[in-house]
Amino acid sequence: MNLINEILRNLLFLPVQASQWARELDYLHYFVFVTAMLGAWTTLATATVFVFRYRRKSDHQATPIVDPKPIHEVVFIGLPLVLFLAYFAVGYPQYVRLQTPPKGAIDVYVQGKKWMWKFAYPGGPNSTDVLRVPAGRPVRMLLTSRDVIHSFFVPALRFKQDALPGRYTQAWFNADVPGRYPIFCAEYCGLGHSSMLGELVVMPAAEWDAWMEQQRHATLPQAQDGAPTPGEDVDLRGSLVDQGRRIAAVQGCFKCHTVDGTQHIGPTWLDLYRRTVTLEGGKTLIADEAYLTRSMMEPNAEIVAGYKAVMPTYQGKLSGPDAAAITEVIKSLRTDAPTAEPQKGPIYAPVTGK
Ligand code: HEC
Ligand SMILES: [Cu+2]
Repeated sequence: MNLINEILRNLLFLPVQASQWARELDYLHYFVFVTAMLGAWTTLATATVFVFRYRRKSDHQATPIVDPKPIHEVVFIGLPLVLFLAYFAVGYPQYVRLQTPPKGAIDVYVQGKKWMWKFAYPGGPNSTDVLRVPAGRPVRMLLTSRDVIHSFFVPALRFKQDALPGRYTQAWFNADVPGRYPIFCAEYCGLGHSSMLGELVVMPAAEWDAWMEQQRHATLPQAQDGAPTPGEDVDLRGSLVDQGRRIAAVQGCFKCHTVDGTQHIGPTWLDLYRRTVTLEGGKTLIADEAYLTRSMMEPNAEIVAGYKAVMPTYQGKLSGPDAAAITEVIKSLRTDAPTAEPQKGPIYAPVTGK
């Protein structure tokens, strides 16, 4: 299997496979490729034979009429059908798996911007163009864009996901071979598109843990710089949750939202993450990252049942990382999480009286 894999991978000029997902996707790729090639060559060979065998031998000869037997019809229609359904039977579960991040995955916020990639770990460091992940652990990417559509592409992981402005998309991977792999943008985004390069550094898990620990200590002290002042240029360093609290306070979210479970002008943020939300009209959905971000960018697209559509849009006011940071605040507000950070009074208190 390994030898066949290496032969076909080289034959197709595919990069190394740095995850189990990449290997499995390649197997499907080979299967489609080999069967398609067999079909193509068989057709070509048959056509070549027929050209000689059934060529017109005299001026008056007419093309013979062929009356296919039912069994031929069944085989010619049935065989490709079975083959195509087999592609689907292999590919669909793969797709579902790609779309379902496992519990406990490490979250990384990814922001595409002409022409660079920015990464942020909740409670950890930020970085530009270089993303470090531990080998053998699932990592969930939450992607967005600051300007136009970009696409986050790591060929070694066979991982490609669009990053859209004003919205979050997600996908996950589990890289299992330590190494350095190129990151590309796979959606033409302007002049610098081809230089929108990054690097994925897959580190042995223990090394990554040590690195992360060191980064936390290096960045956290800068986050504790007291109460925010409106218009403050919020620093990108420090814990995302701390940042998010400051941004939410500056943007006035707490005029309408509480974090202690009481309903105000808007619904409380306590236990909002992954809550089943009932919308005006009876539709329900789960409050995931994508929904929370949409609620900030297009608040009137989905109105929570029992509330008025008074929330202003924050499109253009909140950048991708700002929205991500606030999302992390909401995610941290859980009554059932014993590890939730202690609430910090002054910043949380809703500002009463507009
Ligand atoms: C003027 C009051 C007001 C302000 C200011 C406001 N909101 Fe809202 N928000 C609401 C109301 C009312 C709703 C419920 C109706 C709706 O869905 O639009 C809501 C809904 C939400 C929801 C969905 C809640 C749920 O239970 O599904 C989120 C998330 C949210 N707001 C985030 C924010 C953030 C983040 C800010 C600040 C950047 C903010 N809001 C500022 C009034 C406000
Ligand atoms: Cu791009």
